[in-house]
Amino acid sequence: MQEPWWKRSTVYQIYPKSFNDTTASGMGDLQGVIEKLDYLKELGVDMLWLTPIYRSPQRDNGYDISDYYDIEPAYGTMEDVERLVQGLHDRDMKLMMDIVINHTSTDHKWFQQAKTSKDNPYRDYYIWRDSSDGNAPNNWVSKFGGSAWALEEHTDQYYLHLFDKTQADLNWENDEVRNQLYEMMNFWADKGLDGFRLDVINLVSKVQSFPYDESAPDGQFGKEYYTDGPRIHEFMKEMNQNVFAPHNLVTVGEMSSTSLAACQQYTRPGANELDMTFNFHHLKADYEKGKKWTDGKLDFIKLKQILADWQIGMHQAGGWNALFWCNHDQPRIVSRFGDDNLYHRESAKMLATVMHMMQGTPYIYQGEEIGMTDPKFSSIEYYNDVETQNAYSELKESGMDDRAVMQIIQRRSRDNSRTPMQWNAAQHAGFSKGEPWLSVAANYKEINAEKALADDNSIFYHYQTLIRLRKEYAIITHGDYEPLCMEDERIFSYERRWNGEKLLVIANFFGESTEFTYPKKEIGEAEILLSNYQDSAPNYSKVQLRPFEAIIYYSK
Ligand code: TEU
Repeated sequence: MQEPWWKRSTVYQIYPKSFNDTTASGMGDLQGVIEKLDYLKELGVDMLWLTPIYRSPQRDNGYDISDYYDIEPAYGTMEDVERLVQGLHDRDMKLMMDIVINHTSTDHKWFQQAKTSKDNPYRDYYIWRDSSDGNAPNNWVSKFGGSAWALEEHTDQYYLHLFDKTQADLNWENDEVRNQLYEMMNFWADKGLDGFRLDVINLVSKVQSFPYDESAPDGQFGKEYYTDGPRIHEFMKEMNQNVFAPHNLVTVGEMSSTSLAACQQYTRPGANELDMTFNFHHLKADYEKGKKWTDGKLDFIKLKQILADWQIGMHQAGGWNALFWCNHDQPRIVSRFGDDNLYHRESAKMLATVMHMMQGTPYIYQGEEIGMTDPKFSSIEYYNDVETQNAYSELKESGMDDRAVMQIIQRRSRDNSRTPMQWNAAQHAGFSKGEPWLSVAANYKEINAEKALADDNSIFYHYQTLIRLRKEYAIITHGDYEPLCMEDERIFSYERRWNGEKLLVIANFFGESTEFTYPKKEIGEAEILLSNYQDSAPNYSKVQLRPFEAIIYYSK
């Protein structure tokens, strides 16, 4: 069988609202993306993933869609989308659109109809339940805090919302809902796009008895009754048959709190469900007791173990991982696991190296390629995100003082990755001629794309090389994964083998020097494919690693 093109590709995620504003509205737009296609081509990425650009009240920045068939006016028009597709295809690049079908905005006409009466034809598009003794139907909680149920007073019933109360969950048990969604996705596929990123797609099938959750150690009551739910694989196969296969689309499912077994099942050969999956387990290695809104410390050994389990498990099943450190919901990786100060450049490159030499399809989030950092805003007023605002209120209500609360917000807020893209040292980092919807990080004069392009040794060119290596060395796509030095408190190392070839990655994950000893009896001579220091040692038997030093060795 011919290898699918996306196995050697790298995807670049664009959060249009913060990418490039051509109208001085303070919000980025589609024309802004079109203007930067040559920049992205230079980086070498194969496909763009655009977060939602559909009509939306923007309560959750477009993940609350009010019309699937229309473009949010601030972003542009349908013609702009068509021009974007054309501009990409002209450059031999591709487009993946984000699609949010677990829920719609409560402004969507389906919900507007549904809420009017119990016998409205759209009522059954959503999930309605009676109260239980005057309270919500059960104790399930929203991922954004509080109950997952909201009372619709007029009809005196509750509707389910796993996210914000303006994001009502669709009822996937209703065939008509699924058919409407497939029809809509086909409308988009017909525009010539190449793939879909499916938002929280593993949450669409719920246990229909909606039971009370007796125990959830992480406080996420209800989770086990809707995560990778009873009919999920059936739904994925159906969607594949109705939408993906006929258009030959590439798909990545965003999987909330999933399991390795479930992801093997979604992506293994012959499953005919999804091509690859995002999971977030490695990005919880710095949570305290599994909780996000804490000031937890990175458990480095655990991080290595999780990544190894997924590398090995997906390889064995013939499944496929989406590889990533960053997205629009996560803090900036260089601030999180690297050093955004003294070793900014070295640590950003180290993190990129460790991720990009794994098996899977890497995703780069806008600004990651220049090492953008968390903005560390001093006060809650600078933060816009609905989840952040809710968390702030909850933490304050718990009695924590403002300083401690802000420390957590600064580390965890989703706005960390949503500050405007830093293009140059001009006003608002060249993002907009108007007042940006979210403030630019203060360091834009030092960290910006213009500077990166002018510097041969920049983080940008390191990413460019990693993308190119994936195309040149089949072992990166096909090799197996053997973790090394798993007990080591500082070193992240692994080996890939394929077809008589060997790739060895050695990385010092921290800011103090350390010594690496190759644990096997083999001759330690190999070609260095890439390093983040000029003069790394060619013999890997024993290596003195400088702060955040990362080296890729290749031999055959
Ligand atoms: O996110 C799903 C999700 O569960 C998280 O990553 C979420 O942001 C995190 O758990 C909060 O702590 C997706 C989108 O990526 C996100 O932007 C949306 O807000 C969410 O779905 C709802 O559509």
